[in-house]
Amino acid sequence: MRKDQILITGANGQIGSVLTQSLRERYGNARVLATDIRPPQHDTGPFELLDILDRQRWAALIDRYRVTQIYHLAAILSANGEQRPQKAWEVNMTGLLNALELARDRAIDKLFFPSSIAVFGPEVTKEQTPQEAVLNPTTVYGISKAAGENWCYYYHQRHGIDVRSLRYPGIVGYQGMPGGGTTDYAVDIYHRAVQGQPFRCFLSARTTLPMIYMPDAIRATIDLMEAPRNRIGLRSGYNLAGMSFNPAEITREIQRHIPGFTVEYQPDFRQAIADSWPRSIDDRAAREHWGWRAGYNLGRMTEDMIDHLRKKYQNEVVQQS
Ligand code: NAD
Ligand code: AKB
Repeated sequence: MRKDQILITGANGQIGSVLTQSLRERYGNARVLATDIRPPQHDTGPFELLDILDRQRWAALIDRYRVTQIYHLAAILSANGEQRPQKAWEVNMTGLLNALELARDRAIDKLFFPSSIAVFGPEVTKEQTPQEAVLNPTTVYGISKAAGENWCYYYHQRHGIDVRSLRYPGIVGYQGMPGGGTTDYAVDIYHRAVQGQPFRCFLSARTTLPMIYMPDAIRATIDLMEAPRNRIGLRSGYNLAGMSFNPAEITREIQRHIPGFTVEYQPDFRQAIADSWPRSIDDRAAREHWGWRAGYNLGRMTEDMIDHLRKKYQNEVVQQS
């Protein structure tokens, strides 16, 4: 049997930086090649610059590092995608097609494709949105993820590619800043609160969205990728749920730790995107097929976020003095 050798695209992003670290702890530094279009801020293992639109270079890296698995994270997210729709389509779609073609040509053992709650549009049942709900996304990002899921299914059916995918909710984590999505406020708000500053929220107070804490998102990703092949009953994207909350609820939770914290609401174009997405997700298929269970709720996540961010900002003050 070949030894696992992993290549991650978009490894410097919000998820990629944490996933790279977790996979390195699990498989060993040398077995996880991080790639991104921009250089990393810290060097923690093998890294190569890679634009996912450059299929030749990608193929050369697969050959040079004898890659057996790809976690294809690089993409342009929902809010940024609406600013540059053509670019988002090109990066998200051509990038994925390159990954699928290379997985076939280079006999890659497993490919991970992150989908999103953005595949859903205004026509679905908003509470406990089912796995098989109609996909009528309103953003270029959502359209690219819905089409991407279909391409994954196609390459699995037609070419036997072992492609696995999750429809992530908004991901909250203290390690890095999010990269231009509609759920980004739920990370930014903690940074402001811990720094003792007020927060201006680009969504209205009652906009409830599905979210998940980073450790749960990472565990779900690795569990899915390590599950036996016969447990993967879906080759599009698995619904994945962590928790659901709105800006008013996260504010109240933060105020339990930081009583003077205040939020002002100034919804912008991202409000319409958020309004088109589900409020909560039915993830029964993930639970039944490969044993998914979320570990964090809003209270536990808030405690952990504030604890880590306090340490981070205290360290920065110490380093500056
Ligand atoms: P991010 O924006 O933080 O990171 C994306 C990374 O991709 C960046 O480091 C960027 O430099 C890189 N990149 C952009 N264009 C590239 C290109 N042409 N070639 C190579 N690299 C390129 O995104 P993230 O939050 O880490 O998301 C990772 C994946 O998970 C994405 O596919 C995203 O759609 C999906 N996802 C994220 C969330 C979330 O809340 N973070 C939710 C649902 C789905
Ligand atoms: C975004 O808001 O674009 C992402 C996502 C939910 O896909 N966080």
